Amino acid sequence: MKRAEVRQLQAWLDGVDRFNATPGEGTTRGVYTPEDVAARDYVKKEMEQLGLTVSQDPMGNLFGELPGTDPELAPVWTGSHIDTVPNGGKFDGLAGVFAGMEALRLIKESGLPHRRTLSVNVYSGEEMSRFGICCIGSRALTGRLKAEDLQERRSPEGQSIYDAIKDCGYEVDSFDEAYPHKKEIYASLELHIEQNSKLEKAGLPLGIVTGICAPTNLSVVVKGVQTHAGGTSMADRRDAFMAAAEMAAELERLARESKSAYITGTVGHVEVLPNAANVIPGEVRFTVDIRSVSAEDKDELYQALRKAYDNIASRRGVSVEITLLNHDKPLLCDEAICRLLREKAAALAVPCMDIVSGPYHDSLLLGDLTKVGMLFVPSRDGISHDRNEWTDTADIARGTDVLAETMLALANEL
Ligand code: HGY
Ligand code: MN
Ligand code: MN
Repeated sequence: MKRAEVRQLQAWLDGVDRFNATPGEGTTRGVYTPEDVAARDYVKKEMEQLGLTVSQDPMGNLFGELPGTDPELAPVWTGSHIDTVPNGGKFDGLAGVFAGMEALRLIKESGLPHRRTLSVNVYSGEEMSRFGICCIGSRALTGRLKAEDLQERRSPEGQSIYDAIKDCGYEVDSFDEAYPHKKEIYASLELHIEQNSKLEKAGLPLGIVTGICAPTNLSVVVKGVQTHAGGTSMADRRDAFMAAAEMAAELERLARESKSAYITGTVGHVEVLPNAANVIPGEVRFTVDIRSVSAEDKDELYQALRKAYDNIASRRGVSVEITLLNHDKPLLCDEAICRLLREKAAALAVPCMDIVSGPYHDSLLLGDLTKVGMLFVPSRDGISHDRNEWTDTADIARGTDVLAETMLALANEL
């Protein structure tokens, strides 16, 4: 089989980056926004150009299939996402979609037989930025996303997922018959940028992911008493912001002191009301994002946090309301697939190391449906979710070579 072409990968990366709501200020492509629909249409056309059989499901997930010689066998999937965080980078998710397309192009052009159908997929809404819940396309495939979630989960502008999909003209009313995905899948692979600097520090071009951390996401509302910044003594305040600040610091303390090797705690979004310099805030809304590769460590931190927040609130005379948005379980990647990936990397003289993924991915959810493997390519300075996110296309190409060889091997396993 030939080697992946940097030129082709670069053309796709540049082609899709035209669909961006914040050109010059990073990439912003929220799920089901006009930029996301245009980018999906672009990818669909490029898949058709490759001669893939392209289909789309009610959530807008795309499937670009290369039929196998035994089409009744369960297929091998690869793919990732095309939506981004606000002002994010142009490689998060995209690297995996285009690596998958290039891998199928190489296999098709090689003429080498593959019994199982191969499919490169685009999963809708991997980022949680728009609707507060991550991986909605792959989550629907697993049956964990329910029809009522489409009505209940709303964007900051108040639009429901259902209405956002409807506005795209996708068949969202066929949700109940489409999900969960009924057919067996033999294996799922995903190439992704590392979004950390371990590979770069080790001077390696490839990571074999052994485990994927899962997120627990909370929305927290603290209510105190809004009043005058000058007229209220320090003793008489019920300051919602200071209570929230102590809660944020407590999340950091618990995460830092956790025994778990892979645990993180982040407050990424804060609203202070009324947000005026001379008014003691009466209400603060903030998000909590906890990750770990150990379900019990994550649970322990979550329970400790709830207790701590109740104590802080009662000591400070404010109320606190915690809403659990999602509480996903971490996933260990399939050991046989990891072995096969290491073997193919060695055969291609691509040095690699095992690595745990701090970020979640669609693969975390697809682990409900099939055995999963992931490949990481280096992120410069470990930066991601930022306009300075950068991965060398040559590294994506080498990862694509390993992906293609591994998919071909899986496609001929019985
Ligand atoms: O937040 C994450 O882990 C992923 O990059 N969406
Ligand atoms: Mn991301
Ligand atoms: Mn991603």
